[in-house]
Amino acid sequence: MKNLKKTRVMLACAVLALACTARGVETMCLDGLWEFAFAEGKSLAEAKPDFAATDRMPVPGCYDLVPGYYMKRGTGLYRREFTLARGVPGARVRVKGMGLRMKLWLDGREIGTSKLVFADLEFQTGPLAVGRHTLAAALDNRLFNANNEMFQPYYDYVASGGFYHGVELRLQQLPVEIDRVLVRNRDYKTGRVELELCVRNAADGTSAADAVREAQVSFDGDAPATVRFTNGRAEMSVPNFRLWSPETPHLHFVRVAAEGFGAVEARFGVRQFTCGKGKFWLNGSPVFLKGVNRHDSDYANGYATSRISMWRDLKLIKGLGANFVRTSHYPPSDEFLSLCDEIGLLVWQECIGWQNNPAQMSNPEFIALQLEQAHLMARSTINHPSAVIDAFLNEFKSTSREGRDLAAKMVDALHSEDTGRPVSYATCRYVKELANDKTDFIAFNLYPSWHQEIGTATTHESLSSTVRRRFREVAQVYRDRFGPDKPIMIGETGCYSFYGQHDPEGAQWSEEFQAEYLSNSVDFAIKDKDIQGVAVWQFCDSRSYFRGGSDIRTRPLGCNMAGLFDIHRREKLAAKAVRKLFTPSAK
Ligand code: ADA
Repeated sequence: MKNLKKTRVMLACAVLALACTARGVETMCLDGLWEFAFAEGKSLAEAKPDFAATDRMPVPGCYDLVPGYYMKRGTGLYRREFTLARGVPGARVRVKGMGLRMKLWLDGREIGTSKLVFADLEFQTGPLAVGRHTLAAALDNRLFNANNEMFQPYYDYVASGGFYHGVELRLQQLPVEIDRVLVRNRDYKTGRVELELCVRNAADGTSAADAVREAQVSFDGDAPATVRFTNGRAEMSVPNFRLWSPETPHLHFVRVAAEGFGAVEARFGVRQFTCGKGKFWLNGSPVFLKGVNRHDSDYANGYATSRISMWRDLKLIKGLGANFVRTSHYPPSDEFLSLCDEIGLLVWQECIGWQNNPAQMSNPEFIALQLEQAHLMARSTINHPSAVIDAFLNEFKSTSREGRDLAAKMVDALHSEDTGRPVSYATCRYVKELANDKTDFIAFNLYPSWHQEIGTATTHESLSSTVRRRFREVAQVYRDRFGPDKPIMIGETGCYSFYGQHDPEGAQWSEEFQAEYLSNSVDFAIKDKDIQGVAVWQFCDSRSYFRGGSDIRTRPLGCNMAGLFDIHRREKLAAKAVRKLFTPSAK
């Protein structure tokens, strides 16, 4: 247990690539065109760093969306060189999201493997000499049923191989150095925060938190003050602080410098998001969460979404009158959260999952990977004020003992990172639910007259009454079960439509039907006495399973067509309907 705790702290500190730019730690961007070869059908285990390159491949990027490799399954082999102007006592290779399984080599020596799809990962290199070095990687995108895999073939989102948001090298200059500073909110009324210094031994990346006893701390470029740290932590108030909220996304900067240990900077926000009395509270005021689920993908680049494509999506989401986005169904990138900090959106982030079953949730490796991802996600996003909710395992079998047990572990793991964020998961199990005892709020996914109560959408009246009746019934189940204190929200609702397809009486799959459907479900959510938030399924049409998966008939062209915008972000009628309901005066 002690070793697991030590490795976990090391790893957790390791992946904190976040909004900390370190004057001490220097970063070298390794994005660009890498040597490449594709071993069709081959696994990670068969990969070697000295492969014969037959092509080049951009990083970041998803290789299975590139002609010649489109939708092929196997292992992509990558290699590139870099040159160091001077030797360093230690470094880490940072991978900002990858799929689906990865192995890394530096100068022919294996430095790490991972199955943590989408996670922000770092791998120790040890001391590096001046001169040329070679980094090689293998990325396996094969799909197969195995209970110890994080990405399952039936997930309703496309499986893709590649580096999603880039690779960088973090060069440590000093034998013991401050790598990052985490800023935890302690009191939004007084702007009180706690700083945690992530201090590291260069040689092996282990934590040396208590090495720094005193440091110069300055906020927003003000004159520094001398602060004493205990075990790498110290509490203080941010001078002239301004609260962060979607309406006023004020951000602050802190710089920490310690003689002989380097210096770091971080961007953060002062805010508090809590649950209680049946409501969500932001900075002491009740807040209704109105937003969308968003897959971090686009048609051409898959999960290798660019800053501009993310910003465009966020503008479209804000343009709906939304204050909230759920990162369905995997951890968001650091870049995405930074943009949400800037634009002002509350973010529900979650660990990867989708309708996971007891066989997976009782598999020791699956459990360990989920817990590791939970710690990484929670800790690596502490400095992002937009990230207000930590969640996990969308629609897992929460009526099972295995589900209840894993959920309890995940809730504890996410709480243990002391982020101050409420924790829960999106359920679709209602009455027989077993796993919501420890969560801070309830979120249920419901699709009346679409996934359930088939045949009740025949008239406008029957659709409206069925949708409203079912939502009320399910909300009541949870209110009766968990009492008045736990807020209840709708984690997903929606239906499918084809962009540009219309029908005067709203035939299913027409834009009119989808707009009518969401007008009913979102209007219900806004008017209901218990419901404290709604996340529409989904922001835009997205790539889903390809020639396979659990329901090939309802995924035309391999896409999930429930978007308010189509896959090219063209607006559907449903977006107009939702915008009308999300306008500020609505609730
Ligand atoms: C589920 C699931 C979503 C998507 C949706 C749908 O509730 O959580 O990921 O699959 O249904 O489109 O049916």
